[in-house]
Amino acid sequence: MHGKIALEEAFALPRFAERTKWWAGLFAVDAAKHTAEINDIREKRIEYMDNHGVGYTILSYTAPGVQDIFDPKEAQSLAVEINDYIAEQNKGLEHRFGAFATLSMHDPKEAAAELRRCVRKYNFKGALVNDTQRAGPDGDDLIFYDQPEWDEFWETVTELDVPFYLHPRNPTGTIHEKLWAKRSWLIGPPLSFAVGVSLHLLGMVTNGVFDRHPKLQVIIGHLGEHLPFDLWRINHWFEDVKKPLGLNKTCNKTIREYFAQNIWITTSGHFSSPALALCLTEVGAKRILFSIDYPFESFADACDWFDATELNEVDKRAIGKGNALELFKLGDVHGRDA
Ligand code: GRE
Repeated sequence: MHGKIALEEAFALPRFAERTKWWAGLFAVDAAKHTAEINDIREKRIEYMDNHGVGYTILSYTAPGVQDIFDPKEAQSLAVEINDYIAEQNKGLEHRFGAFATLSMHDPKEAAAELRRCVRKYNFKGALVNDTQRAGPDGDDLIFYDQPEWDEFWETVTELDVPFYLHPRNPTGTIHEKLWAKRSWLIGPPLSFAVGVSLHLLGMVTNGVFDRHPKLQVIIGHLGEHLPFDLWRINHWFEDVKKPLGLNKTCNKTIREYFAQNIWITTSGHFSSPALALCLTEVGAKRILFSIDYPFESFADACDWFDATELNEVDKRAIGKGNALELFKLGDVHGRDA
């Protein structure tokens, strides 16, 4: 399929090349290749896009990112640097690249203001945040955005009418020590990423964020971080047990309604036709968006799979580009009508 749109696609700041290589060493078999790919915007990436039928990419800052910086001032200054950097990089290539704002999530007001700046000044397509924000003197506190003080941030997100991508982050501090240190091969895509993001998103659901902000649109990757498989069970327990016990005070809709009205899932890093078939049944093609997860995953794996997977024409177009064109109100992007 030509003109696919991909939206969980990472870049890094070249000045952090050493750190990027260290991180890549934990997740990539060829760390040097990964480092070169994540630092490149305009060359190798466009070549891959052209060779694999990707017309348009929304770029976002990699992990470990601003959510790992527990000093609020340092986090804010890095977020601004990253946003200014990617806006500059994308200049003249607006038909191929957009960007998600990188945000320091120490302070709802500051995060909202930076998102507004990026959307207004640079036409960024929303924000991508790496799960919880590390905070506190030793970075062991975790800020979740499912608490009432974040309402003013969500108000800004809905007022700007842009989606919010909740992306995983590696476990740190006490959580790392107690849960993952002795099971370290499970950190990342095998398990910890999905655990973190699904906890955070369901925290937003059960704490009433979507009830208070019914227009809010949140995207999660990796075919829904295990949640679509569990929808029946979550629904059963919310409706039949937790609501009679009091969940109905914050949460008025069913989990399926939040998935239909507020939540999107992408195919990033999860190129399985049986898993996609389940998502089509449980979530529906209108809420699924193609993505790769480059350079943690390859264009070839994602695109060859998607192009070959059996889907009716309407659903394939919706997932490959149509849903993204509408959600991000994209105009004349490359390959739109291909
Ligand atoms: C990411 O998207 O940030 C990521 C990692 C490590 C492994 C896979 C992955 O940081 O998608």
